[in-house]
Amino acid sequence: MPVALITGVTGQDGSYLTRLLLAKGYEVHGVIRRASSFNTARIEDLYQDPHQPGVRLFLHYGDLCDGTGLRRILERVRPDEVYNLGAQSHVRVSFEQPEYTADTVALGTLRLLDAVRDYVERTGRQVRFYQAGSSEMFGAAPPPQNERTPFYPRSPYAVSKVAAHWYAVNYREAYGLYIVNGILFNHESPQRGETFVSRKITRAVGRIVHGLQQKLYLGNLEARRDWGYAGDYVEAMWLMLQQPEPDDYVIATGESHSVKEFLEAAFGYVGLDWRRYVEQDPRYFRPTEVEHLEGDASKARAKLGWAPKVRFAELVRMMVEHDLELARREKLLVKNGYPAVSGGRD
Ligand code: NAP
Ligand code: F7E
Repeated sequence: MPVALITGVTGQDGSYLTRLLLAKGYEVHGVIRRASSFNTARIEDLYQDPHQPGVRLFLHYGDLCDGTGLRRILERVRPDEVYNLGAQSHVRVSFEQPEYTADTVALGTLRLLDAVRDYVERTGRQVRFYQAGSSEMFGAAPPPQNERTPFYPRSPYAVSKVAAHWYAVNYREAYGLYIVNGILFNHESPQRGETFVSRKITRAVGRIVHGLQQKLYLGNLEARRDWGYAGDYVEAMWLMLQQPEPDDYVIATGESHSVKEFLEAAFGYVGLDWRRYVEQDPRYFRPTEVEHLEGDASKARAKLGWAPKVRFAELVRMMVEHDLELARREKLLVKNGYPAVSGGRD
């Protein structure tokens, strides 16, 4: 049975990847951070009591800022594949916490790579390593962006991802390790964090329809993103690690939309005019913005046979429907005396 180790297992991509790998027959080990409240909601339905027979999902406390702990987990898990998805992944927050962002995203990757390097050298075992790179690394480089586009990062998050990318390339070349960089454009789902713009919008649509929210405060509405579906993108991660030689790949739909177009689609789906509900708040502007990301994934199409299945309209529909149901349940709770979720979060 192949064994996979995932950092960031509690995140959006971690939850989709865990599902995919379990379905493929893997034993999956995830790194979770100790928190004072549960942070495993996205994988709750997959988790089984480790005392039961036949369990294939195991969770280990660890942190990308703690290299010793990462080394201990590697020794215990003995993985065939490592997926490094853990990160402080919010671009605007990275302007407020640049040092912590660099610690998890850049140094965290280095710590894990270095642990894998020593582990492989000492045991002679093969380990394949996936590094979660981002289209944010292209930043201000004009679209369409592909593997040959020079990086021009525009945030501490993006700079840290560029560092992680080059650490990965260097460890591949210096030590002959099997390491791939996936350069993934924005991908969303009903499991997307609620402070990213897509989910912030679809959550608001659900709550507005059910009378739980009146306004939606956003920042820059002109920015364009190449939005795909997380379920499709984790398949690309897995495919990258099944190739005979390690390489780097852009994963994208090839189609971009503005935040305004996302609003049109999401509010339009429930027959509302977004202009009546949306107000701009400068706190959501970024000191340096990335205006236009649109990926060219022709290499992934040719070499991995990968293509996106879910397109923009379908993605928005899926997210809005999910969040209408969530808001319906939230309303029931409120009616029965539970406090409403505060709407003003980032
Ligand atoms: P996400 O939902 O924000 O999940 C991030 C994960 O990293 C969570 O499990 C989080 O744990 C964990 N984490 C945060 N800090 C950590 C630390 N110090 N040590 C260990 N784990 C830590 O992100 P995502 O959307 O799934 O993205 C997965 C990866 O792909 C990230 O590296 C992201 O930067 C990158 N990426 C994402 C996209 C996208 O559009 N989604 C595109 C390109 C690249 P908690 O649950 O405890 O917070
Ligand atoms: O912003 C604009 C914002 O935060 C998209 C991460 O997964 O994808 C993600 O980073 C756009 C930006 O995603 C709000 O200014 C307007 O132009 O949803 P986002 P992101 O910054 O593209 C990349 C690929 C990653 O790697 C990252 O980890 O939307 N925008 N108003 C807003 N954005 C947010 N969050 N909130 C607003 O109110």
